[in-house]
Amino acid sequence: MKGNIGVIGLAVMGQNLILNMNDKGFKVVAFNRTTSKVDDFLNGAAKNTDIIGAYSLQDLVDKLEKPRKIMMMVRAGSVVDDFIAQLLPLLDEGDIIIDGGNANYPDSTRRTRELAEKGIRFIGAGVSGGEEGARNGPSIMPGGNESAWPEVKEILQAISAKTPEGESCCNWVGRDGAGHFVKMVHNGIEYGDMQLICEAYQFMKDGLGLTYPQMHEIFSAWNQTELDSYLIQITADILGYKDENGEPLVEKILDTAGQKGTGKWTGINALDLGIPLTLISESVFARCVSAFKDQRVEAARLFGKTVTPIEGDKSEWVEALREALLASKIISYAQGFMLIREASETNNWDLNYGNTALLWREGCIIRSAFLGNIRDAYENNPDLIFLGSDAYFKAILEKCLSAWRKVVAKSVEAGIPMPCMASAITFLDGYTTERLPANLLQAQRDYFGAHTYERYRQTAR
Ligand code: NBP
Repeated sequence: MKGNIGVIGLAVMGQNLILNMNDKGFKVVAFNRTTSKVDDFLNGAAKNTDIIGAYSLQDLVDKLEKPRKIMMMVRAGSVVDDFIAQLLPLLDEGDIIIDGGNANYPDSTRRTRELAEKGIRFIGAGVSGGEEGARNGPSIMPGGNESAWPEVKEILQAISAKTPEGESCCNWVGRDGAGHFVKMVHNGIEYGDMQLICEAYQFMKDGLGLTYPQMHEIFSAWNQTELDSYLIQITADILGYKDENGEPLVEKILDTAGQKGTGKWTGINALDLGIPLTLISESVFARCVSAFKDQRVEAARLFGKTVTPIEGDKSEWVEALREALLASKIISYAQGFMLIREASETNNWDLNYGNTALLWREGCIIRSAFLGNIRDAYENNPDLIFLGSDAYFKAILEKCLSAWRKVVAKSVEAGIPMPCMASAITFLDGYTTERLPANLLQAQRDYFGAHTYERYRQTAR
């Protein structure tokens, strides 16, 4: 019996996806450039399964039913193009190549078009959820050649995460690189969510002087509120984790953040499309500032930087902080969906925004109860432009506004950096201001550059 699907790439993601497919009853053929890893896998994690090994690309192709479905889980970039080039002479018209790696979406657009000309159907599928998601149910965001979707839908939906209502967190996203675009924005939102949590942590630790056990309790309690999410839950776990000396491990971790580039790509796309994606962009810059460790140490000495302890009822401050975090998160998602909308319109992708929220509801790093509410907002109004104008989210923003202002103002006063929460409230203030000072800006532009200006006509109410 031939295999239903082939997977190239036996690192952590490939192995776990294959085991997941095998659990769901699909016959998988596994291949890896270093073929000794095929045997390692078959004799290790894949022992006593129905998984078949392949030792060359020809062997892989020969062992698959037609139309062949071959999923690549290899390092993103030129490695994907190299495998495509090697596979092309071996494939038949109508065969399907899926790239499940972290491709930059223009590459997926190019591959979809180039392969379509050669009669091969390409799908660029964003996969999120890391190792654990791949094994137990990731969020999968497929885009590309839509005629291939009915052929792979059953397998991809079977292995994907499911919502509490049993819906699959894998559905068709759109043409060309739309799947990888949505995955990129997911990663950008992940940057923002993580930075917001870090800002709350620093406010609690340096401003309020809370202990690790207290912060562990607070994040655990927050996870029972609208903030219920994977990232809040792991933060509670991390803050409660002690090392071999019984001390909080997180305190001993060097404060310089790494990045692989998807947050930066999201910011660059927002600039290209003219979308004010301020919160996610600030979160990328916050990682850049963190990486200047030596400079920061020197500047801290030079300026004699201290944080003024925050006075007042700590539990009141903690609740204000929770509200500031929640409101900022709404702005981050609102900006992210503005970017998705603009990309959809610019590229004629015809994306479904409620579907996008559904894909992220479970399985991925930003999974949260909150995404269920976003999905509802877009189901109620598919043309919703600003998520904050949906009744549910508007009510939260209005309720949280005063606490949010208090927290951001206090952080500035105390000297605690809060780039994301501050940029979020500034965005909302700008977005809800009828008359901005851009009249002066236009006059300045006209003064030095003869750019001309339009006359102001008050909007009729
Ligand atoms: P890696 O990104 O570490 O890639 C390992 C695979 O790429 C191996 O099969 C390796 O073969 C192959 N490879 C490399 Br590296 N260079 C190659 C080359 N020049 N020619 C042929 N094959 C080459 O694996 P991963 O961490 O499992 O991730 C797979 C994809 O999924 C990536 O695009 C990643 O960005 C994406 N992703 C990862 C995660 C995660 O949590 N790790 C989450 C979501 C998405 P070899 O064994 O012969 O060296």
